[in-house]
Amino acid sequence: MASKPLVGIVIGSASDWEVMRQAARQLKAFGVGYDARALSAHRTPEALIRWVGACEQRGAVCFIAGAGGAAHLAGVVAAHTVLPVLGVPMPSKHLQGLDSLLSTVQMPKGIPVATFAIGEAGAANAALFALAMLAVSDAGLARRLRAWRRKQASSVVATRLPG
Ligand code: RP5
Repeated sequence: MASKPLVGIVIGSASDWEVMRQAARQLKAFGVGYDARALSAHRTPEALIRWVGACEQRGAVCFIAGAGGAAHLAGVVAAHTVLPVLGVPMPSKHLQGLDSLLSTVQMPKGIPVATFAIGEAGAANAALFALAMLAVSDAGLARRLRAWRRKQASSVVATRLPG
């Protein structure tokens, strides 16, 4: 990644990457740098906390965290930083991500996690939300986001349904 990593992306397992790569792709499409890691709140807690601190020191402005099952990853990241944490519940084997959603969204008062939809839509939207936050102080990025929305709208309008 050429540009400075402004967004820290973390997943609970490399098996989550297929979903979370949607976030990475979205950031890349706008030329926003990120650092992506697989680190677990449960299996590698110390390494996770070290990485959060390192991202902050390198100038990250927010984190996107996605895990499945007993998904404490986003919450644990939020417990160790005051930067915004965007949580993406991963689809899970037994409960289709409902477990991940509830684990991510039901944070105790005082430690917020902005929680997105389960799966790929949530991953892409978390990145779009990160871009929207960056665009508050970056007029060029705001212009490109508006252009991206216009293009998306045109492609919806242009879609012909099969007869
Ligand atoms: C969670 O358990 C991970 O975030 C992943 O969604 C799920 C399965 O992990 P692996 O068994 O593939 O490592 O902690």
